[in-house]
Amino acid sequence: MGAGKSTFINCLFGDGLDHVEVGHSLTSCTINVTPFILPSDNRNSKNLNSEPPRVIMLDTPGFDDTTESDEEILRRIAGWLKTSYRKKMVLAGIIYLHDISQDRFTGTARRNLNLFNQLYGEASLEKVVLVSTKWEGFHDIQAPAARERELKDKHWNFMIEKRSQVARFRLHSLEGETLEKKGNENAWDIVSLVRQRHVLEEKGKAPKKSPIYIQQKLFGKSMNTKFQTSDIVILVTGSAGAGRSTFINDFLGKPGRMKVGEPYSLTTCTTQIDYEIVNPSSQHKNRLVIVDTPGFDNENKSDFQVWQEIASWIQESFPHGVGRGGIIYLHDISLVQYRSMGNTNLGVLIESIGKTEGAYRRIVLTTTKWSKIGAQEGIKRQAELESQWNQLNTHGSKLDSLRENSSDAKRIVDEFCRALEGEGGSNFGDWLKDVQKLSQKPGSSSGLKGLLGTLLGSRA
Ligand SMILES: Nc1nc2c(ncn2[C@@H]2O[C@H](COP(=O)(O)OP(=O)(O)OP(=O)(O)O)[C@@H](O)[C@H]2O)c(=O)[nH]1
Ligand SMILES: [Mg+2]
Repeated sequence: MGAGKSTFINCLFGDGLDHVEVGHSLTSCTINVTPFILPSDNRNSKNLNSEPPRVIMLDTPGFDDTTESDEEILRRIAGWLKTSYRKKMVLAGIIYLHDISQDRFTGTARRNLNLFNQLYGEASLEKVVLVSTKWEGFHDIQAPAARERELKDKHWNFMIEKRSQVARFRLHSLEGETLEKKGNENAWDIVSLVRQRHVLEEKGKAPKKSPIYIQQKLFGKSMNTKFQTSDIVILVTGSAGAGRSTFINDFLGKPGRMKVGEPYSLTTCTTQIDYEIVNPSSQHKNRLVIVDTPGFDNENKSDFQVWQEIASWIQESFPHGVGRGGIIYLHDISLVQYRSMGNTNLGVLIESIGKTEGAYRRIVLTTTKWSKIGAQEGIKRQAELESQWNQLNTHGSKLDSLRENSSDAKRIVDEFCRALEGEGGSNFGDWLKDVQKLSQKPGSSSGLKGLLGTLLGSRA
């Protein structure tokens, strides 16, 4: 925050209303990539022969957030871009705001700019407009103008050489200065700088410098080369709030590595896939990739969407396939509504694994949150669940429980790894592709419930 994004966006709307939540007080676990769809503007369209492309402003996370790793920030933005690309949205350009009232070009500012370059790639720099903000903090134009000069010469020069444009965002004039345009008009001029470049490119049929290129580059760097076909992939799945992230943190012995929701929060915390790579150890000969996934039964995505996200993540991360892998499915034992929910998501899984040899052995069902109900009740419910999950168990799925002994998660994952290593290299990736296909079939959910009923033994 602080460079004036909200002010800029509100100015574009020009209706005096506040379109941006200022000072986002949202918990750090929300996705911080917030797109703003700007109103279309006809005033500047005289320069352009066609309808101006709709402009989407992306309020990207954490360029100032020192607690996140660079890699994490890049991954989140890339994730957002990738989803929007699927929706056929075209990124026309990028407006980068810099607070000119900042006394120093700080390490953070440098880091921001580096990140930014890394994210969008050199070829896209011509679609970047570097905009200085907060000139109003100065008495007259001398000091900020000198700073702008310095920025251009020393810090932005690389980008300017690659055709990035520079602009000032001004709210009102300073002493002794007459301003041609300010506020709303000024903001739209800046937007049209982006649009002009975009339209030129379309017309001149210049090589595509669309977001796909950028993302592929980014993914190529930060994802694809990271993984190996020999990695063991363990997906930690379950309904929202089942304790997936806590489980992974326990296993890694890294509290806070995956974001965990506040105890009182009703909102699902993990909305995107995150993972950690664990090097081979005495417990497993191959590397392990442990993956935190969005929860089922969550208010924002259907279970099918969640499966699809997981499956496409696997395909993209392991373009050459992934041999060994499995799923840990966590179930909150303190929930009494088990009978009426939590079935379909497991159902999708089960329907697809029916065809794959040894597939049941790639699933471990684990109960969590025993302390919420006490050991005695826990044992009773576990026994009940075991009879409900008997079918899976007979086919080779393992049933386990996480009784809040901090070493449970480690034990469960280590045992699973060893079992998976013993399985040989049948293709886990293909299996997930089947899940994805299944999830695209319209209306497949009704059949799933029935199937699940057969598998698990029908219940009320
Ligand atoms: N008592 C108890 N609480 C737990 C356990 N595991 C997780 N919790 C709590 O349950 C809440 C949700 O845990 P998370 O690990 O964030 O669960 P999640 O499945 O990752 O949830 P979302 O990503 O938010 O959908 C947090 O408040 C945890 O502290 C457990 O084994 N026992
Ligand atoms: Mg989580």
